[in-house]
Amino acid sequence: MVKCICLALLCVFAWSAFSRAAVAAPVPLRGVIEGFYGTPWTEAERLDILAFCGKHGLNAYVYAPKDDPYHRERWREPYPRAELDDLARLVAAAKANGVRFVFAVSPGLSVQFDGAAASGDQAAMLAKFESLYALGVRDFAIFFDDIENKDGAGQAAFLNAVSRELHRRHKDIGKLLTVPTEYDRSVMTDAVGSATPYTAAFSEHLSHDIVVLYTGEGVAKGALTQEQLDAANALYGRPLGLWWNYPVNDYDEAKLALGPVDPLPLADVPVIFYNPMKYEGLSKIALATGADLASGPAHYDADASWQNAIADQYGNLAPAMQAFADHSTHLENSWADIGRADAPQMRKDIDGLLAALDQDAPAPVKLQRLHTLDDDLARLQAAIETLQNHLDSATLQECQPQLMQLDRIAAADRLALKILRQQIAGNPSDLVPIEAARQDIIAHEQEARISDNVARAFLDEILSFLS
Ligand code: GDL
Repeated sequence: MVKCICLALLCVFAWSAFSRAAVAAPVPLRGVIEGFYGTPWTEAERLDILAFCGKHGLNAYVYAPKDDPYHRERWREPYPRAELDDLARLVAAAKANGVRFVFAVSPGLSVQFDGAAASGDQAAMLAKFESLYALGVRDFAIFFDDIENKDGAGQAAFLNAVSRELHRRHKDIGKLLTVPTEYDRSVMTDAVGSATPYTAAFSEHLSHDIVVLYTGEGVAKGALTQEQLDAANALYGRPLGLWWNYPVNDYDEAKLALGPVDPLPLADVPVIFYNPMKYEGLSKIALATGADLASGPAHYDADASWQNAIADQYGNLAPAMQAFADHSTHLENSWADIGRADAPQMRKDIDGLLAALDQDAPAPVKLQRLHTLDDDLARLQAAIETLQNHLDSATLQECQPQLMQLDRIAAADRLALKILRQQIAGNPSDLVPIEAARQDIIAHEQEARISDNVARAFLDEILSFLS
């Protein structure tokens, strides 16, 4: 009896130690996926990101640039010699940095699943993979995102066949990775939460030797809970990997994603790949935080990781860079909602001032809150000037439109505060110059947006109060 109790206790201790270790363990395959639309990274940028991955404990880089024709539109065609040579240099650099180079093809625009055409396409895929295997690639992926053809059973059969044959030929390759056509949970399920016909067919037919990636609750939705992840895993009957769409901004290029990756429940996630912006240099702030998260999910502190990343990457420009990046962490449109809220402290200071105005607080209270905000904005303008004078030219080029736009916004906000001060003192005010500044900001919003719900929103908020 005593023996039994001891054994049971031992098991409980062993299990809790094991689960703690499991929670703290790094995500086995973690890295960067070059999977965005638009101009692919240059060779220099890819070499830089491979070194970055090595330095930050990211052990994978996925080659999946949507705008490489041989990856998508013309996937059947072999790479010409020159392109293969380029890839060979990357594969070697990945190896030198301890990074697995995952080669991906997106055949979904034209791939065939029936009859002789299907065998021809399987052969074309295998030939493509063989040409990369010969360069040293040992990890492969086939993606079916962003296509019309939703033949789940056909896609699964194609993946199974290619995976089986590849593993028959080579014993030294990793599991095949894929992304389904319904790749976020909001479209995988119907109104009552059951799998759609596509997801049901794809998951049912797909071999368990193939790893499925998805993007979470939406294409780019930041908050992901363990329950939601479990529900997605249940649809597939296996632990899904994450293709995480931050800091990618190809759907909203005017706004930069310079914040930390949102905390994610990664304890049982086998794979996480972060999809970056086309701006390789600026992507590294978020990617460094993503590396921290994937290396130690249980200990991730998004804000501390973000500050460390900026300190590490920007040296004595770090305070200025942090002040700027603080206003560009959140991306949002009708379907995206990801990244920490922009400039939370300034938002509080704005709300404090607006509340004092709304409640018609005594003049000294209004003026004190006005000064707090004006100081925030003055510091921000000083940071912008520092960055414009001292950032290296490549980085400056990536963010100059947003720096200029934030400067316009801060200047217009400060002008509004000046007029507010006059109004509080009972003097007449002229709103024409602020309205002109606002129009100038609007004229640049196609190209650059920043601090949408904070410094930019304040301009509208204060104008509606003043007029
Ligand atoms: C997508 C695309 C991705 C793109 C991203 C953001 C996946 C699986 N596919 O839907 O290539 O960069 O959205 O626009 O995320």
